Amino acid sequence: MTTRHRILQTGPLMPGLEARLAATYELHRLDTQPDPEAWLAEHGEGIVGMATSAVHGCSAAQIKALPSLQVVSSFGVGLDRIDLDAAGRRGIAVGYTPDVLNDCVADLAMALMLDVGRGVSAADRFVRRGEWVERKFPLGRKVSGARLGIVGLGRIGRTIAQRATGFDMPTRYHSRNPVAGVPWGYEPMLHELARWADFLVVITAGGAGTHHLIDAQVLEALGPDGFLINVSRGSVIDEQALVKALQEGRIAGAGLDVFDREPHVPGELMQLDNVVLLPHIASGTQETRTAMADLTFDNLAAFFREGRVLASAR
Ligand code: NAP
Ligand code: 8YV
Repeated sequence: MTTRHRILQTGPLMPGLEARLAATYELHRLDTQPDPEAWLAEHGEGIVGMATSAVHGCSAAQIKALPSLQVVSSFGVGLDRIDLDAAGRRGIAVGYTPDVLNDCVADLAMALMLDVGRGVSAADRFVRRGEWVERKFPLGRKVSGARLGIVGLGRIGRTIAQRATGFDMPTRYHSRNPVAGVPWGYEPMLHELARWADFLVVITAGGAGTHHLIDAQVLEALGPDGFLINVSRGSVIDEQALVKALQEGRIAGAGLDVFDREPHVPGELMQLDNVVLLPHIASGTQETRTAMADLTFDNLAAFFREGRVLASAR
């Protein structure tokens, strides 16, 4: 009888992915253990793979508690909760799910621009409250032709820029390095991009390098006619500065898919009609989540078959 690879699952995954993992490997679930740390200390030896997600990540402490770990496969593209340095020091392979979610995250960024610009969610609330019979809904902001500033022209940022061409939106971007071979102008100074833009869409990586990149000064530069869209990570925005800017009318509105302390959303944001709040759903379609699940499985399978993951994060 062949022994099956021992895999640790750190949190809930899509049911189909969990079933495939359980059918293929000796699967152990960490998050349902009454004392996960004690479980790791007792059973960590011999676990060779980890199936995790962008939300649950993989910490240095977990890597330390798993002396036989060879591969981590994460459902998601964000790496801010995976300790890549700790994995690198041990030569552990890290797989993730880039590209397969570009379309849906870009679609949702467009949806947020249209919603917050035209007041779609606010108008829906207005109709449901019965206010249409009493007065007219306030005029919105034209999105077609508006200036789009993208913070982070990576895989998803480029997909958003392509979508925006269909809306005739002049587009510029900021990142640490200019991207070769793209038609959109590079702006090395973030606050200059914010000053220029009507819609500032944030789609950088999360983590320490981008912590509070969008601060009070950037919001000030965006100005009272500018809208902020965040589909990256909550940590990239100084949320308190954002709340203040919105309350004082120093920016026009915001569309947010991600927050600093998910799933907790600041109560002040809930009070504001010019803010669209979403529960981190940018990749959340059947098609994209299935593709992410398949790649999470295939990364592990490829590692055990040929010693390397299909999509490597390091
Ligand atoms: P990517 O291809 O690696 O692009 C990341 C971009 O961020 C690059 O253009 C990078 O350019 C830029 N960047 C990194 N650090 C920066 C900094 N300090 N200042 C300015 N720009 C910086 O990643 P992706 O696949 O497009 O995904 C981007 C992020 O979106 C993910 O990391 C994840 O957190 C988030 N995401 C969210 C959802 C959701 O459900 N809301 C779904 C998928 C992804 P430089 O290196 O040149 O600076
Ligand atoms: C995930 C995400 O759906 O890929 C990412 O980085 O944020 C989302 O696509 C979510 O994190 C679940 O892991």
